[in-house]
Amino acid sequence: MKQYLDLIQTVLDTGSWQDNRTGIRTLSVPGAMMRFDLLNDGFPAVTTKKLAFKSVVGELCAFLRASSSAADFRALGCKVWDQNANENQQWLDNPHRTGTDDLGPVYGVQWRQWPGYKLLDAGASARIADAERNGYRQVAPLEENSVKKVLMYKAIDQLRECLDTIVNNPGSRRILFHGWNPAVLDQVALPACHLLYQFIPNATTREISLCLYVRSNDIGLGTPFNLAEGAALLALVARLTGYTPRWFSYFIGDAHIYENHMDMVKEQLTRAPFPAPKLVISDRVPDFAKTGKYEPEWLERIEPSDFSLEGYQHHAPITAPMAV
Ligand code: DHF
Ligand code: TMP
Repeated sequence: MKQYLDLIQTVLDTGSWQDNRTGIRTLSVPGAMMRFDLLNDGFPAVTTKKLAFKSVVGELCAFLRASSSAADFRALGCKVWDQNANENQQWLDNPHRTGTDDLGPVYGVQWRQWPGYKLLDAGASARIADAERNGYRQVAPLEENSVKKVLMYKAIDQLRECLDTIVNNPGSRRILFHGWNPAVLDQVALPACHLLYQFIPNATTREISLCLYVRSNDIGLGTPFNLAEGAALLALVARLTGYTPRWFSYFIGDAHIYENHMDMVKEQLTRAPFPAPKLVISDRVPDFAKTGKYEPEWLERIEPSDFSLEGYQHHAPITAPMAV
């Protein structure tokens, strides 16, 4: 994971100090990128401190189940959402917050249940029928400027649709899902940080790559999690669609180090990285390449214990407070 250390060094060398909502300043760089060859270089786990891998895969499983409560994340072995759910005063004061542990419609809700609406002319029966074939249901008749309309709704499973397209139309350059829903920004504990996931399969080589865009990334705490999570998600998608994970390209908008994380990141620069471990997904998760049977329902069925790291060598744990 030399690239992680290079990123830290770039921010230390070229960053500028910025104020932000948390009150803890950051040293920041606008725009950064890392690219990993998952086939030849192994799994991108940070080795210059201990990665809380159980927590990472717990978070991923909670996303896949469209969880909106920090309690669901905890039940899967991931405590990292507790503070955002219960300690941020702005969120505590938000009328959309339903109670303890509520996070609102965060990540997984958008990944699996993006609220899709169509407002169609009531007389446009062919369009209404087409929308119904695509899973939309009429929820209400409306009148707009004395034109009768119907409001239609569907919870869009963006991730499932990505898998369907990987299997049925791998040449598509439109295989992506988005976590940034402008209509719910006022209803969530934290607007999505990792927000655009694009899968690029190659039907000839049977390799699949992922491009991930992260709008704001806490290099001390968030980045190691987000790297491991993206690579684990790609490995799962690859297993279920019959591909081999290849490139993982990771783009950051605002790349920053919090002032109170400086000791943690500088200590890591004194440590030599170990060789990358290997990610293993348990045999109970069907390999499409072997079974020839497409079973996307495993997206919800997957458990944190289905993921493990083989040969993970790391330096001593270091941690630092999260800016809430
Ligand atoms: N806010 C901020 N300011 N930075 C974040 O990275 C962040 N990440 C969130 C929610 N809000 C955030 C979700 N992801 C940790 C890691 C990831 C994460 C939140 C927190 C964290 O504290 N990691 C510690 C302990 C991990 C553990 O033991 O489970 C670490 O040392 O990696
Ligand atoms: P912001 O919404 O003001 O950008 O604050 C979010 C902070 O959390 C920011 O420091 C980025 C960090 N973060 C990550 O780096 N990765 C994550 O997965 C999450 C949820 C947050």
